[in-house]
Amino acid sequence: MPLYRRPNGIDLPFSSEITPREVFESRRGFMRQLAVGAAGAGGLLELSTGDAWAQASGAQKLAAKANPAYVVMDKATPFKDATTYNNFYEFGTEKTDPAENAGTLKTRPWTIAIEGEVKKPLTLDIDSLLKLAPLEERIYRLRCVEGWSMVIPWIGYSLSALIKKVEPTGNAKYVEFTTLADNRQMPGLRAPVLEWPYIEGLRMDEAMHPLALLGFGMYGQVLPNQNGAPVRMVLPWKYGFKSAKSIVKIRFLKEQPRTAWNIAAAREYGFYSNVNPDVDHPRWSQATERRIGEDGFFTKKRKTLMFNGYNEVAPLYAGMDLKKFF
Ligand SMILES: Nc1nc2c(c(=O)[nH]1)N[C@H]1C(S)=C(S)[C@@H](COP(=O)(O)O)O[C@H]1N2
Ligand SMILES: [Mo]
Repeated sequence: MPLYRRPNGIDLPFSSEITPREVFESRRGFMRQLAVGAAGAGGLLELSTGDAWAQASGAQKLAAKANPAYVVMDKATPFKDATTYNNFYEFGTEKTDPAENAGTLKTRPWTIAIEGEVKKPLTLDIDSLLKLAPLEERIYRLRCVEGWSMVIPWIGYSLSALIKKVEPTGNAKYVEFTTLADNRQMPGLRAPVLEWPYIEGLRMDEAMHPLALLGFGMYGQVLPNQNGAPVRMVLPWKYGFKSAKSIVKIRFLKEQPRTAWNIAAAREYGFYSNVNPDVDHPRWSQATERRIGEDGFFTKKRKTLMFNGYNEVAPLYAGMDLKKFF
């Protein structure tokens, strides 16, 4: 799918979505209604890992306990769609590029540095980070700023568990996530679409919110490379681009960090980027969305919900003008 092209020939980051080809194929066979009640917690895990494509992928399994407190009732997006329709610009800007190109990403060994305004800075290898807190399965909606959304059974733990371990100082007001930028592994870095490395950030109270997930897996398996292996953020109340993939550094800061999309187009991508149907993107409406793998071309779009339906985060923004702090 072509990006919106500027007259100077340089792709403008992000465009409102134009209908892609593959995602409309009928995949009824892989769709499952994920039900909490009758199935119970154990059943949930079984259902999400029961995706035929996920099983056929043969990826390394990752055990986790389903957390029924963080489950949306929507149908899970078929694994095939969640792993072939991606944004991961380090591997190219077409939706199919990450699945095709991310095979070169080497996820072991992998170290992640946690530093800045903390009493106990840490440098951890990925397998130690994975064991830092019990892994949970949580089924989250994730909505991209382009106007599409997915429902994915993620595996990880609340970022707050890690934050507590490093003991932030009183100066720590923001958290910055830096992701890998390695020319040898990431062909997309050749294109000057964004300033590399990809950087994202959160205010401290957002980062401490239990919904903010440090993700290591999905669909009962370790993260596929194209979905941000070996470790990424998952922030279901914010537009997808806030959820940085393939993180190598987490830094605690006094000042609000610069972020990749804000640098690329400040008018279009603010620091907060909470899902908000009432604040349009300058180039398109944010009132509705299309659910990947489920809605067809002629299916009515879904109404986008404030905070993507995660109303429990509303107190974080009490008193803020969300049109100004978009
Ligand atoms: N490092 C990095 N992280 C990234 C991106 C990216 O290009 N690079 N794209 C973001 C965007 S725009 C979205 S919508 C989500 C997509 O995650 P998914 O492909 O797992 O659905 O990842 C986000 N994280
Ligand atoms: Mo996105």
